[in-house]
Amino acid sequence: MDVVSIGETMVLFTPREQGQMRYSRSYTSRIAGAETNTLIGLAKLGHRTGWISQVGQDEFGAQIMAAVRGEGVDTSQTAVHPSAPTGVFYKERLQEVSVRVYYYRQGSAASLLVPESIDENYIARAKYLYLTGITPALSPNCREAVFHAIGLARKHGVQVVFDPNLRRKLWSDEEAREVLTRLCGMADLVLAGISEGTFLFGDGEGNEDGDGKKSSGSYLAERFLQLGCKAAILKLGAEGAYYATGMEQKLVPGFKVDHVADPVGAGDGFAAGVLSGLLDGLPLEEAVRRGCAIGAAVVTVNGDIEGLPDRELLAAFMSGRGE
Ligand code: CKP
Ligand code: MG
Repeated sequence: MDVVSIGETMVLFTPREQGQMRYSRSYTSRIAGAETNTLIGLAKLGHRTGWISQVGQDEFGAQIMAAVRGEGVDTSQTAVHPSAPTGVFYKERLQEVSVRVYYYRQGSAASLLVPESIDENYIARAKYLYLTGITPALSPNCREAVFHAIGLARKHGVQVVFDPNLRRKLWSDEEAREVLTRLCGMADLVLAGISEGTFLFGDGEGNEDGDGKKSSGSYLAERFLQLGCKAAILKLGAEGAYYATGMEQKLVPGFKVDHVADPVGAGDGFAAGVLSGLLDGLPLEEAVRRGCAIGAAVVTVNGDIEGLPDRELLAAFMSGRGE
């Protein structure tokens, strides 16, 4: 396997029309989950990926398994729980870019994952373990599973890539700050949004030197490096991303898109791009550029995975022919 990940995937319902969801009468349904979004993005680019999870023994679980498997992700480590349900969530679109999310995932099959759910050999054979801050927020046992997996990755020399993916609806700010800070310090590479960095470290008073996001990007990247990770990438939205290692730091400009159909899933596409670049042996700067391209491509299409490109579409998008 090139990349394995642990996390929950749910069925996502989106009202057909914009506005307050209480007036919605019809919905479309898709599957979505940060970790499978990234694994599917990688699979579409030809990388070998595997998903460690649990779904319920229900129709939604079957829908998710068929979809994830159908996209080419290995599901041999995804169990079907006999009694706990598959989680679902709703995405209310108030306006084009204003989105509210409602989860129905408490006690879900995935939230019952435990350290024993993880096969040591499966982690040991991977090149990268990709984790996000959503899984440790699901339950105390999921948190233990995440720390256990990092221990296994370290034992076997598997690189750990971590996206804090802060979800304030899932846990308290105090708990989130404490656990996410620890996890960032244990990762080899951290991929974070500016708002997540600011949540963890503040915005570095006085660093707004007229260069806006770039200066907070460099301040925050530095703070992540101080935690102990080897490289940090701060996602700046349409402006691109800022990366820093102990040796170099740079702003990589973003890709312009004509319209944003759905902002959710951009970060997961970004992670797929960076990981894919690293797997292809690109220098970090080029891997970050690929991340920016996929993040931008994702927001032009409704749904989290529908805009993830294959190699051909990615090349067209990056050369400007895809817009
Ligand atoms: O940070 P992103 O907008 O890229 O993540 C979106 C995903 O896993 C979405 O698919 C949803 O299922 C989730 O994050 C979540 O649990 O919030
Ligand atoms: Mg995110």
